[in-house]
Amino acid sequence: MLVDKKTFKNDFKKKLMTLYAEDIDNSSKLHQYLALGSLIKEYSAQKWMNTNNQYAKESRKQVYYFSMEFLIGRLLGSNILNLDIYDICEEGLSELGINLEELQEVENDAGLGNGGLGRLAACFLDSMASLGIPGHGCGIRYDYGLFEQKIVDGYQVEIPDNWLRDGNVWEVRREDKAIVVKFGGEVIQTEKDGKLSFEHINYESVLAVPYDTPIIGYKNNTVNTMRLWRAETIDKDFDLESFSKGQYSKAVEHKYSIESISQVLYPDDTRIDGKILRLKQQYFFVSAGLKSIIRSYKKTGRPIEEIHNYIQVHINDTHPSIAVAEFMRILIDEENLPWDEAWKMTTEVMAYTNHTILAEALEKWSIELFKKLLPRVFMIIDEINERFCKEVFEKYNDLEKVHKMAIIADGSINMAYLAIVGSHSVNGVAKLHTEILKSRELHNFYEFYPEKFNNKTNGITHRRWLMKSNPRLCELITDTIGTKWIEAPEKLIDLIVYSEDENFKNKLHEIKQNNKIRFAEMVKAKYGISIDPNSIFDVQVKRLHAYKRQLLNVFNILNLYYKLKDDPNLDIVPRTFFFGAKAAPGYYLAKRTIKLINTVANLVNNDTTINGKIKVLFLENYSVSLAEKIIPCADVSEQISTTTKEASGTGNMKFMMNGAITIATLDGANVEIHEKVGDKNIVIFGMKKDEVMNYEKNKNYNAAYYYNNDPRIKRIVDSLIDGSLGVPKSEFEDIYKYLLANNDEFFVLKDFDDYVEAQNRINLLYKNQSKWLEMSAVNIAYSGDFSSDNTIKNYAKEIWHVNPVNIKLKKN
Ligand code: 26V
Repeated sequence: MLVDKKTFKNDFKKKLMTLYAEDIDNSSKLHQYLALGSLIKEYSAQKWMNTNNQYAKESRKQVYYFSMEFLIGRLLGSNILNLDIYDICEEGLSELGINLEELQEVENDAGLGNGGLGRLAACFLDSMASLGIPGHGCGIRYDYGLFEQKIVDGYQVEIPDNWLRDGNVWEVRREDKAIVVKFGGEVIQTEKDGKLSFEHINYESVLAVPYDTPIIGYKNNTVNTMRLWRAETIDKDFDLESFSKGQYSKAVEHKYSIESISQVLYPDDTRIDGKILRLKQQYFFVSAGLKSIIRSYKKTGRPIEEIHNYIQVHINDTHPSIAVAEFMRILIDEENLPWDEAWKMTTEVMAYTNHTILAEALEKWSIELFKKLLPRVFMIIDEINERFCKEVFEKYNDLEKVHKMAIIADGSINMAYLAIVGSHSVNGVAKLHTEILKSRELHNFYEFYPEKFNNKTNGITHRRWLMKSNPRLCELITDTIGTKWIEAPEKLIDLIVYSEDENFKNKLHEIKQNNKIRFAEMVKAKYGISIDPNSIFDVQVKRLHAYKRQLLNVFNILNLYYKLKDDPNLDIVPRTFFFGAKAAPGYYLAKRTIKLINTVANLVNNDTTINGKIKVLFLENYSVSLAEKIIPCADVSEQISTTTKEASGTGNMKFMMNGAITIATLDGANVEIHEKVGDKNIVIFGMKKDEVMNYEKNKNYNAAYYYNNDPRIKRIVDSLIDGSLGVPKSEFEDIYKYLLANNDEFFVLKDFDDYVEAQNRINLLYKNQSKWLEMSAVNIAYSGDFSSDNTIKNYAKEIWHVNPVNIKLKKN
């Protein structure tokens, strides 16, 4: 055992004293949290050091997961859980009069990500450490994470997320490991003994300072590292030249312009705007990350020519795809390797995951902008492109094809193509998504490199999303099937035999009810709204995006509302609809949708004639920590994206694991959830992939048809502009136009009827509690296959070719 209760209590009191010269009675919750965090970090320090030493000593192959986003959330609870001292801490603190759960609430979420992609990276880190796989995160230490959302008068207002205001107990600043990253300047080409060499001059240097956070494995001795880079000026605070000339404001400006690189996470995950600052961010962390990896590899004394046998660099979406060119640059310019050898090594090191097929989000950079910022890297991409185009031409003898597949074409650089050409593996994130990539979006590349393409269905860490977020359900599971599922989540399947056991189902019901009651109390305290814990908790929490179709959900609510107005005695189970969603600050339609949800909430919640049968709640500031609270309460999980548009989804898996019933289109990983649980245990509706693709191909969808022929739709859509929602008529005019004049890009009106019908099925199913609980149990039983442990095992075996390392705990 890491520590016993008595020692823990003493250690904690001592920490509080040494850090703040305070005892428990005189310390704030913040100080208690910080003292506890710092103690927990101390408890993991020995393991962290051992892990690093053992990896180096045994020359283990390491994986570096490069990602612009790590949506970590809070670490206190999960670190304590993974160190296997949860009970000791909870009891010990309680004996000191401190509530561990309350202390966890003090921690600011590390919200360094937009949504699914960043959260996936965080789950992967947890799984790699817990499986003993030598895998580390590499990213940016943003001063500000994803904005905090306030709802003012129904509108979203964005507030900077100053997550570091109270300090960050988990990180270690390692100034001694800083790296210089070079921007701008010119390249001079010289020839010596028939060999070309390139000198980069007049560049601007930026200092990248790493901040390391321990990633603690579950009940093992592995502690991996998440290394995030912060941009600083080399001369510390000022541009000394300007300073000494008395140009003080210029001196400070320089500092700010450099620090701006790691200042804030881009909050728009819907479209690329080609801003130079984002390209700077990308090159900044990629260059710093690769240089530091190569530096530590060289310390082992092995030749650079073998590095590809010892490292893997994973490119999380195209954002870090510049790694392909930067790695080449380092091997060629700094390590003097010939092109062909460097290229072979690069492609063996790099692997790329695609996370979206939405054209707006596929990254392209203008050649002009790129060249100016990164002249030498551009030359390398140009050469990669030349050679690749030649290969394509040799194979097909088809210039049009070459043009279509070129990395550089029509004035811009296609980063996805660079990533594909420069990697040995290209994967999608769910079966359907990978199929679409192969057959459509990346079809040409699939034909050219069939061996590179593979699927890795996403997953979620069951430690955070079940053990930590739903402890009572865990207890029930363990009481029922023992503890094996904790190390091997696929063993949750043993629950299947209990899905018809009334005693088990009653307990399952009681746990869900308790979670709901607690949440209702929180809602009452925070929003002053009473919600009925006996109502169906119907939850849609995710980024706000037209393709995710929060609008469809709202339309069903309005339909129900109008039905209740017409017939207040309508026989439905009371339902509470929860929404949580942040809209990109520049995404106009998404912001209007938030206002619409709040307007409908206002209307419905204050209408006493419907007897409180439905309520609508918009949960402000949806975040990892809020997700951990709402997901265990959900009865119904809304996964209603337009088929083909959601690459995978991971919220769907979290809800399933907590026993919610999914109402879903056959999109992303919903398809695989459906495959596992079968028709009877999920409610599927909506257009299938071929239907959507046909409409898109033939351009023959006609939204107006549904408006004109379905009186329910007409009434709902008209209410957007006729004042019946109690707001000025202009408020939702643009949503109205989007649906009719712009022909409803994501088929909300087309799928409406089927969705309403599916919601009716949910209503009926819920009435049969015994059946409902059986479905819930079946979902939990099959959810183990969606643990990210499973996903990571597949990445390790099939992409990275890396093995777990058994870290020995020896005291130095
Ligand atoms: C895209 C962009 C584009 C412009 C600039 C900023 C920015 C930031 C993030 C993104 C990522 C969009 C892709 C994404 O988040 N995909 C989601 O990945 C999840 C994990 O694989 C998956 O479950 C979701 O279905 C997918 O939408």
